[in-house]
Amino acid sequence: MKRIVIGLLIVLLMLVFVSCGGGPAGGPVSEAPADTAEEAAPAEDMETAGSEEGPQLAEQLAVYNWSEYIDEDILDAYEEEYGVEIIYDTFSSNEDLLAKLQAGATGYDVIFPSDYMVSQMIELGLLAEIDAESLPNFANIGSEFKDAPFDPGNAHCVPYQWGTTGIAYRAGYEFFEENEPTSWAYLFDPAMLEQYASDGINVLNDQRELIAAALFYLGYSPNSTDRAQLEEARDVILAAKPFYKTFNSEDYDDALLVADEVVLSQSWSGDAFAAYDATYDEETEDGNWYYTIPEEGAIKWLDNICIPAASERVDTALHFMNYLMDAQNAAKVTNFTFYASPNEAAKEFIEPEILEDPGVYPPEEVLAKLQWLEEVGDAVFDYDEMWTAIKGQ
Ligand code: N2P
Repeated sequence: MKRIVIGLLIVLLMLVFVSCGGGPAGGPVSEAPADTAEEAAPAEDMETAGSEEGPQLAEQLAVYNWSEYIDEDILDAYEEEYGVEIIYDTFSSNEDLLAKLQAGATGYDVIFPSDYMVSQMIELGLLAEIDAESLPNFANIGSEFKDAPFDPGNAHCVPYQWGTTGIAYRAGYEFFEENEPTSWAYLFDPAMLEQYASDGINVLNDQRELIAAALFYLGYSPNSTDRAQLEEARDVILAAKPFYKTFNSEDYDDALLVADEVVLSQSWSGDAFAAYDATYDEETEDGNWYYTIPEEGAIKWLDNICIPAASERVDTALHFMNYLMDAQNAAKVTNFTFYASPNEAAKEFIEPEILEDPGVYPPEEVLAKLQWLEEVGDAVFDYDEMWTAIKGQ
């Protein structure tokens, strides 16, 4: 009898809690993020969100994403449909994002860290726990992208977009017509660099990416934690640095590639495709920018949608996360950014030339040779130190 009474009490308490769940519109949700995530609205509520029966959405949602990483029409459509004002801000590397969160920037509700940074953030307690399966559109994500080692069970994040890191180079540039830049030597070997540096070289302003490229060049693991190898990588980059015009991972596709300010750039796959697309000439049926994945090896990465532990608008963040996983919205993102989508259901809405481009969706045999960046534990301090030396001199 006692048990039944306790059981009834629990059910009653749960009913009260669920009916208050989500917090008042416009006001912060007061429960701890990990708890409120558990109370994520069920499928039906997600679909009727914004209507009278739907969950109460906050008045605003602060979204912090990589630069040039969404079709902003999607943000406008969300605002219009659900009456939530999106405060949108961008970053240009995982470390920038981490530094912002660690500096106590508690205002963000939705962020987009890459694989290795997700594990780093989980360890630092910076991410809210979620129940991804409770989001109806999580079913749209391909099973090979779920339950990744950096976030088992998708307990914190859902996949957003993926791609590779290689070299973009100017089509029609004489030196590259004879010498296709299929090696990281084109970014690090001074004897090579002096052939075209006067026409401009850009590298990503991203410590793990640039150091990984130098580690590949040296024949080491891109996740090396060996101090001597990291110092070697630093020295390779420092020797090449005088040949670099810019360190830019923010707007290099438009500002440097399309603008013909450089002839070679370390590049994320989608940005190279974007530069190709922007310079595409109907007559020649070609664009000005090509992309290669260097033979020594390269990085493949998966960016994710996550909620900072400090967010006070978890239900709205979950609702937005679900919105981004809608098949048509995910396709819209890829059709704009030219990055591959982990969203299986989105495929039928993605432009065929993107789906068929081996630079965006590399064939299995290429993918198999690529590596993920992994969290490097305490060596993160060595990476920071190398990066400071690289940027400082
Ligand atoms: C594009 C950002 C690509 C993200 N501007 C790489 N992880």
